[in-house]
Amino acid sequence: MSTSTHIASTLDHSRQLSRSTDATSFERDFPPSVPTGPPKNIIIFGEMGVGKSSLVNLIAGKKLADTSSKAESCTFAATPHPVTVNSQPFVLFDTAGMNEPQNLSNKKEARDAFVDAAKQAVQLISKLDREGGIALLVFCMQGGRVTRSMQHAYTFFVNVLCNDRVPVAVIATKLETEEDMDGWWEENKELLDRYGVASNGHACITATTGYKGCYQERYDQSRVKVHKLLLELSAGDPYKEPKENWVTRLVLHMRRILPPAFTDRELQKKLVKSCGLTESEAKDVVQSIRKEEKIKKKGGRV
Ligand SMILES: Nc1nc2c(ncn2[C@@H]2O[C@H](COP(=O)(O)OP(=O)(O)OP(=O)(O)O)[C@@H](O)[C@H]2O)c(=O)[nH]1
Ligand SMILES: [Mg+2]
Repeated sequence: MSTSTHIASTLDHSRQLSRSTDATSFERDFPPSVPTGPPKNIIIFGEMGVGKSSLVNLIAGKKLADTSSKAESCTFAATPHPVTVNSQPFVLFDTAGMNEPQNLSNKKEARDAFVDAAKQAVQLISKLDREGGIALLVFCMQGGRVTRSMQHAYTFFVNVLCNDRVPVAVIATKLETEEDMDGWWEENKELLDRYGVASNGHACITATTGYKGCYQERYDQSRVKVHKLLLELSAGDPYKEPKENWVTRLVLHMRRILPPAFTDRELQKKLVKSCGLTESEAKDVVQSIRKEEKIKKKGGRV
């Protein structure tokens, strides 16, 4: 199923969900349940400073994630945080903020940036591969700020990492001063569409209680909205695929966004030495990359 078809099939229902935010309706829609299997993995991603770590803390109901981390322009570092929502176990992967990659003119810097990014990305993939795949992507964005560089993060996680096969929730933060937080979505949905940001559901929230708790009520409502969204959209089977396919797509993408840094031979060595792939996994990845890049040069599909 294509992303847009997949998205269209659940969109209406998720809109209804995001309207009712009181605790009673939450209990009606999601009565207390018993855990139904291993934790589901949710990846929270978005630009730097949009409120990803604050969102983790809002979901958890306590401070798990550090909200003052520094980020680089192209990094795939992710910190896992186990949480429980309505008795269901989840692991929230709080990713480092991602902005557009810088132009690295220095060859050594370009090579280092490539190796760092590849290492972190392969670590993330290996963990997800071992631990049940990906159930849901959460694209965290700052309400009032729709930018081109947010497309970079969206493309990486939705199209490249998950091959358009994982449901996407959009969560817009920092809306506590809006008269109607949910109104933000109606005002911005066409713009998001133009930027290619498709989703299966959304929530317009605040992830801060504010000075002396002045936004506590809106914070509590936000927590209910986010919990509903997560439970609803993560209900399907998690997405998983052979690790080599995952890594191939990722390295191909990185070769497009970062300056060409390595020959195929060097890349194979780096995938083993720095990224922890086995010799045969690295060989398969490089061969697939070569094949895909040849197809692309001839004007075919990648
Ligand atoms: N007013 C307001 N501030 C928020 C909200 N969410 C987060 N912040 C603040 O925004 C700043 C960045 O929040 P973080 O949660 O660290 O953002 P992040 O996306 O994890 O940042 P990086 O990990 O550096 O990319 C912090 O000062 C938060 O307190 C919100 O909903 N409203
Ligand atoms: Mg953070």
